[in-house]
Parts: sequence; C-alpha cells; structure tokens
Amino acid sequence: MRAGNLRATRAVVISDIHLANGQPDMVSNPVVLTQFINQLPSLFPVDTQINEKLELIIAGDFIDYLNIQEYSAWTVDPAQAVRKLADVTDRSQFAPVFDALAQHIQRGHRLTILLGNHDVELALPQVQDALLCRLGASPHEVLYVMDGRAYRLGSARIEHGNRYDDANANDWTGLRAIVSALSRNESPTVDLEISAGSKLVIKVVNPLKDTYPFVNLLQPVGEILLLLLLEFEPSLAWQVDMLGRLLNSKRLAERNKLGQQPGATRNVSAQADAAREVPDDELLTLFGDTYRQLHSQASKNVAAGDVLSLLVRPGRDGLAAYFERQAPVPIERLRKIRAALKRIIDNDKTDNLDIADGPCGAAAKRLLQSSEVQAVVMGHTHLPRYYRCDDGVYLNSGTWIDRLRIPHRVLAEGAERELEAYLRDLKEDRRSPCPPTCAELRIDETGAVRASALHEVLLSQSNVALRTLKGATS
Ligand SMILES: [Mn+2]
Repeated sequence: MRAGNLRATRAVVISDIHLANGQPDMVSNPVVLTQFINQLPSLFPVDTQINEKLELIIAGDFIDYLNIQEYSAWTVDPAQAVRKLADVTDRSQFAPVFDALAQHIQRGHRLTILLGNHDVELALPQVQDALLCRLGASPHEVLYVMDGRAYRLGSARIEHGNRYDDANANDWTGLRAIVSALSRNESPTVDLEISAGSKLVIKVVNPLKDTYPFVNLLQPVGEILLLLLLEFEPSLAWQVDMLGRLLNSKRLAERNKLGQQPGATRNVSAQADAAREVPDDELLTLFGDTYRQLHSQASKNVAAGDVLSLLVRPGRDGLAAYFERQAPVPIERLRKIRAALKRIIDNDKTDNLDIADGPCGAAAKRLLQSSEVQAVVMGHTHLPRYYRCDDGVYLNSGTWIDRLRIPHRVLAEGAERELEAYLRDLKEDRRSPCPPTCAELRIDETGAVRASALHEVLLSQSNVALRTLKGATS
C-alpha cells in the first residue's frame, strides 16, 4: 500500500542550509535562498486542474547549531536553544529567509521540516514553538518530521541521510526521552549521545575557522581533512593521539558502506569499529608516522569527556603564519597538502551527478527495491545527485553552503606555487562556490511519483532562475 496522500503534490526539497552566526558564514549569499522561497509559486507552478499542492521540504541541517555561538556540540537547555535560534532568525541577512517562509505558509502552501545532524535542537518542543511563532504559523501549518522516521509522501521516501553515517547518526532513543520530558516542562533524566562528527566540528574545525575560514566548507570531516589541517597547523601534531581516537570513531562513517539498516542508534559514537582499512601508500610515504598514528589507532571507545582537553591553536609554524610574514611555504609541505586535497576532491566525485555513491546512495538503492517506493531523496553529503534505475530514482538535494570548487590545475605536479596562491586566496576568504541545488518530485493523487528533477538555483540580477541538471517535471 502506498502512503496516503490523495492530493497531487509538487514537492521541492532543499537541505543542508546551515544557517548560523559563527564566522565566517557558510552561506555567503542568503538573498538567493530568500528569492528562491519567494518565487517558489512561479518557479514550480501547480496544476490547478488536479488541485495540485506546492510543498517545500527542508530535509535536515536547516539551522547549524554547531556553528551558533557559544559553540556547543549539543544545547539541551530549551531556553538557551531558543535564544540560539533567535540569534539566527534575527540576523539582518537571514531574517528575510524566515519572512519568506512565513509568506509561503500564509499563501496556503505546505512546509515540512526534517531533522538533520547539525540541528538536533530543532526537535526540542520549545524550539519548535519558537520557530512556529517566528513563521506566524500554527502547529497544523508546519509538519515537523523529527522522530527518526523517513518522511513518506506518496511513494517517495525523504530523509536527511545521516542514518547511514554512523559517525553522524542521531541518538533517537535519547532524543525521544528528552523531548518527551521537555514537552511537559519536566527535566530530562537521560543524556543525549553526541556523535563523533559533532565533537570534531566543535573541537577541531571551529577553533581553526578564524585562521582558515574555509575549513568548514571542506567535506567530509574525516581522516584526510585532519591530515590537511596537520599540514596547516603542525602544532596539532602533539595531539595526534587524541585525534586518532576521535577519528577512530569518525571512521565509523565508512563502516556502513552498503547503506544497511542500522542497529540501535543509542551510543552511536561508542560502538566498536569494524575491520581496519587498507592504508594509503602515497599518504604513508608523504606523511609517515603522522599518518600511521592517525590511521592505526588501537580501537578505543570515545568517552564523553575524552576530547575535552583537546586544544587547537594556530602557531608560528602554521601556514597562516607563513602567509603573514610573506615567506614561501616549503615545497614538501605543499606536496602533502596537494595529496590530501586531491583525495578530498576524488572522494567527492563532484562532477558525477548520475551515481548513487556512498552509504546514502547504497541505502537509497536498497529502499527502492521495495515495490512501494519509487523515489528516495536525501541530503547530508552536500553532493547533488540524480540516479535512475529500474526500481526508481534517487536524488540528493545537495547544499546551500558555499561548496568549494578546487581547480584541477592547482593540483597538478609542479604547480606547487599555484597551489600556494590558491590557498592564500582561500585564507583571505575569496571564494567561488558552486550554485545551490534543489530536488523536485511531482506526485499524483494516487501517490505515484510522476516526474522528478535536480535543479541548480542561479541568481540573475534580483531574481532566481532554475537550471535543470537532470530529469524533467513539466
Ligand atoms: Mn548533515
């Protein structure tokens, strides 16, 4: 049986917007988002003959609580979490985004918000109330899907996708107990298990943002990124043991390569790891002991207080310090940086849209095997995707943050000085990001997915326009 819908729907999915107030902003042009929401009815006109409804679905990581000051991996106090939300919605550059959403609801369109891994606080009842209040909406007018289920819209299944990334999975069991208590203004009696990914953002990525404003734009946060950061800031090296332990649990990210149905999500960051990966020979040659230490940490659980003593502070031998005193960066170091960056790009397969890669892609293929499921939409990876097979279609809605495009020429052998110039530009926060993307589904009144597409959203003058990358919906 298909999930009941009985209403034709033109569904637009966006995700991974990461609105926050930590500097620098991950979304440098919120005007595009505001315009996009304002123009939804004309960009995606509904078929009035069949009484089609327009629905905007925000599929996780809408707000980035990990990047709202004061930084914390989890804000359980509802009053503080509400204040942090207001710190984002009140910002002059983001307020129009929320005004546009309010207008979207006022016009009678639908809004559905799913939970991600950077905005777990949106599950708190007080935060949900505050957001409704900001949008001038009643509980009936915004659908929150924040209990671990996939959003079922006809034969489509929509979810953030972090369920298949053990290092960033949500502790739904703990969260449910907490929100149950908070909905009655009781005090929660359990602690949330905070994911290893959240800890890495707070302990390593955020402290380096002032010096290297692009670090939180590099995805995914993992071993290669840490090798890169070690080349940026050699002072990190004395803590390599700690990083290795954190990584060990971060490497859980690669454990569920097949996108299998996960086990219990309680204690997500404390499970034993799986088989060791094969070490990368080139990285071993270039980075030697550092790589060995990061990569071959004995399996240890990450305890709650384990990373508290981790201290990340830019030093005199840091890349930033070289730039400051206009000294040339040693070639050897640039070569290591190149090796790490190359792997980050290769991992991304940035230009391949029509693949179902990684654990999210594998999970989507598995979900599509059910005859009831015709389309799966996820976010989380920040990589837009449109993959079609006999069973249906998998879309990834991509991201609205400034996704870096690293020119291949600066990564060529012998182009070390060009790489240095590129890094210097990045350090000055000169970016040329990829455009944001959205996924679209047209679902008929029987619940069948009739059409699907992946679009880029481009700003021209003060309006936005769509460029369809894959699929077609009209
Ligand atoms: Mn995410």
